[in-house]
Amino acid sequence: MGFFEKIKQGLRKTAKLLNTDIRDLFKLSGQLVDEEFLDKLFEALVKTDMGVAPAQETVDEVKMQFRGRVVKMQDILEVIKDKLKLLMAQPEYPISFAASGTTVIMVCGVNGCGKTTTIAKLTSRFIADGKKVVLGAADTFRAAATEQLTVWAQRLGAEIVTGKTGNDPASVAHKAIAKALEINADICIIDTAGRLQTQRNLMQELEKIHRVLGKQIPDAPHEVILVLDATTGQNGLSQAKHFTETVKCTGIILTKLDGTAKGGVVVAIRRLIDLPVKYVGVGESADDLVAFEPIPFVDAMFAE
Ligand SMILES: Nc1nc2c(ncn2[C@@H]2O[C@H](COP(=O)(O)OP(=O)(O)O)[C@@H](O)[C@H]2O)c(=O)[nH]1
Ligand SMILES: [Mg+2]
Repeated sequence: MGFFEKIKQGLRKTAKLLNTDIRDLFKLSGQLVDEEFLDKLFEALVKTDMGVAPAQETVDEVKMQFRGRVVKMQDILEVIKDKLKLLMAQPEYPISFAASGTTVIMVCGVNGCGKTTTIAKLTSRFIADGKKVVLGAADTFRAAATEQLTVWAQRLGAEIVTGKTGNDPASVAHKAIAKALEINADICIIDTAGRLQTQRNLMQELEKIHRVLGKQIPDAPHEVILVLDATTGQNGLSQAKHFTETVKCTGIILTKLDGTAKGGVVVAIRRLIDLPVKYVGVGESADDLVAFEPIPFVDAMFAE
């Protein structure tokens, strides 16, 4: 499947909602852009979870250009899409690799947001690019977490370093880096247990892992990825904001876009959190990860 097809597939629920709601607003002969129309357009946009202010700004743009005129749907859609592309804009932000030696990526987020699956997806990419990958199973909270990552490692052909349930996650992270250095790995990805930003001790644990990584390799971790679940929509965002303030995150991966009509949440993320969205997850298998780029993303949101 091509890059655009993949995002389109991932955003089909969002696109279905938008296309149904917006199309329903239009008469075939064209639509008068009056207050009633603008209100309904606002409602349709808000449903995608982009947030009230961005939805209002988008509607204002439509109002400014078309108020009092009878217009075709396509003209309005173009204005909306252009506005959303601007609202989502960010510098191009691929994973930043170490200048030389092993690149260390730490992955964090709340329970069940898709951390481990996302690590599998990243690993699959890196291995396809010919890189040697070591995984550190520093989610020692549940035995099942280590098993899950071990299964992925075997399937994808990555090395894995594990600990026992209850072991200090920082020591597992430490061993993973040692292994990566020993075998000259290109990438070492550290999985962590899910936690809330209100769980002070667990947040400190994350800082400790962060510190341990930096002691072994200067500049490590090179990336601290915050994984966010798109199906929780805007709700999770203020939480995420606190998270990024405690552990210095470098980017976001937004998962489970395929499971929600709230694809507009990227706009809310970009507005609320000063971090780039690096990838989006669009399914449960290893190749269901797409680089985030505003232009194809918005085009896919409105694709038929
Ligand atoms: N549909 C869908 N499911 C996902 C995606 N990412 C993760 N999941 C599922 O979400 C559930 C929790 O994922 P997991 O990686 O174990 O979350 P963790 O607790 O953060 O490590 C699993 O059933 C995954 O298959 C995604 O992009 N799309
Ligand atoms: Mg996990």
